[in-house]
Formats: sequence, structure tokens, C-alpha cells
Amino acid sequence: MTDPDFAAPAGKRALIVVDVQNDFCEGGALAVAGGAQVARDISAYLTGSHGYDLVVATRDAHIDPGAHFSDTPDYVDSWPRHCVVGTAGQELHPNLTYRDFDGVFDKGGYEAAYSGFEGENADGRGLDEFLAESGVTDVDVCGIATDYCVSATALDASMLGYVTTVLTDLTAAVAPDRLDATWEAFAASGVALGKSTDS
Ligand code: VGL
Repeated sequence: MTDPDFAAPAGKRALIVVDVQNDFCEGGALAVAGGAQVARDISAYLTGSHGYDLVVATRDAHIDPGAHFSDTPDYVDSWPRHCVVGTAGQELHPNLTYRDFDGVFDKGGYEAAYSGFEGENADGRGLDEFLAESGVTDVDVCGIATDYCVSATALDASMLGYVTTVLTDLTAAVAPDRLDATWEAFAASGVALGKSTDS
């Protein structure tokens, strides 16, 4: 029988808001259908009281990411120029009115970087270091794009030992018709699917 006195203490919960940037929303250089609505929905979800101990954001922040940019992109491994540091496209989308982030983690200066765990905050700290030091054990992940940066971030979170849930209604996909592969990768890695309305 489990002695409740010896139960592991509940850790903290964080929400990771992935790449809700102008270039990934309608009108942007690499527009993902539904991106602007996702920005609005994430803001609504976080307005007033929410259950997270921490909320962090990630951003693509490219300077010269090599073959990640192409004039003839394949939209799998190469992309039109997007989220270039110093451009409006790199900024968080105005529909994302929630800005009370505990950290913003920028990634991809000189290489492709799909996972938010490749990013650093203004203090030069990585996302894993920051979350772990904050006592976070559980993360929810939302944002853009479901099948690229949200997926890579969630898979890394799970691999790093965080109990990980993707809030699917707060995501938008580059290739919605190929999402089955994303769901399969999540299932194989222990990433749960949830909805913002679940709790
Ligand atoms: C992303 C394609 C290229 C994303 C970033 O944020 O999902 N997708 N770079």
C-alpha cells in the first residue's frame, strides 16, 4: 500500500507558447492557416486566472540559418525567409495580447531550430534549465506549427522527462493533411493530447 506521506510532491505546471509570430500567421512570410485565430484563442485562454505556475514563449529568431532558408523551399526542410531578427515578421502576433511571460526563448540564429528547447532567454538560459530550476514537472504546449515547432518542442519536453500535453485546439498546422504522423510520434513518445477546455 502506498503511504500518502511518501507520495512525490506535485511539481509545477508550465505552459509553453510556441512561435506565435507574425510570419507564421496570415499575411506573414510563412503563413499557417489559422495562426491568427490561435493567437487570439491562446490570449483568451490565459486571460484572467489560469492554472499555470509559469507561462513561457518561444520565438524563431533567424539571422543566417543556412539551408533552412531557400528561394525554392520544399516546405519540409527548407522554407522562405521568415522570422528574421529585426523584422516585423519576427515579432509576436498582435492577437497574442497576453504578454506576461516568465521568459521568452529565442532559437535558430544560425541554424534551423524547431524545438523551443534549443532557445535561450535574455539571460542566456536554456528552456530546460529554466523550467527545471523553477520546479516545473508538467508542461502543456500550444502554438504554431503543430507539425513542426510545437511537435519538436513537445517531443523534447517528453524526452527530458516533463509530463507533456499538447493542447491541440490551440495549435495550427503547416500540413493538416499530414498530422497523423505527428499524432503517431506523440503516442510513441508519451506526449498526451489535450484541449484547452479540458480543465
Ligand atoms: C516552423 C517551419 C519553419 C514552426 C519554423 O515554427 O513550426 N515551421 N520554421
